[in-house]
Amino acid sequence: MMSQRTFSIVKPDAVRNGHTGAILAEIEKAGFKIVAIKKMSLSVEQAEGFYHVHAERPFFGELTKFMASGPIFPMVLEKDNAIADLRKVMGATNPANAEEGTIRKKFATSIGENAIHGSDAEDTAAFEIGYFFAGYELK
Ligand code: DGI
Repeated sequence: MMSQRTFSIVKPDAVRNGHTGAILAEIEKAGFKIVAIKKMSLSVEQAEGFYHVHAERPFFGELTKFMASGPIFPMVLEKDNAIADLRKVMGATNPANAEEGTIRKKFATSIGENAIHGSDAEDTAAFEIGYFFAGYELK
């Protein structure tokens, strides 16, 4: 698999709990290059736009309120097979089901507050990178 870009977020729970640096270290240890990163906070409306594919889910309100609850670090990551490999490093959505050594096993609180986001496919990665970063920020 050739070099590929994916999109990730250190979520508000992980930032609040002081795990940002440890999560970035795990990501770099796994061989990802950090192409772009910034610290910011989302409004509820911005979180709704980001998670629009989940709009009909029962947890949508809780999810978007949580994502707007404090600072986050959105970032663009690059390596061979980045999308699938980041999902492996993240672990299962519910930390109770996440494998030993994964970021969610180590740092997530619950299924809703699970420390990290990672794109699940090429089309969502492209949408998500464009939602947070302008082309001139991606070198
Ligand atoms: O791609 P993932 O982040 O692993 O998971 P997903 O795309 O199925 O869901 C997106 C986010 O929505 C997930 O990271 C946390 C939240 N979520 C998913 N299922 C539940 C949930 N939040 C709550 N409160 N309850 C759920 O059952």
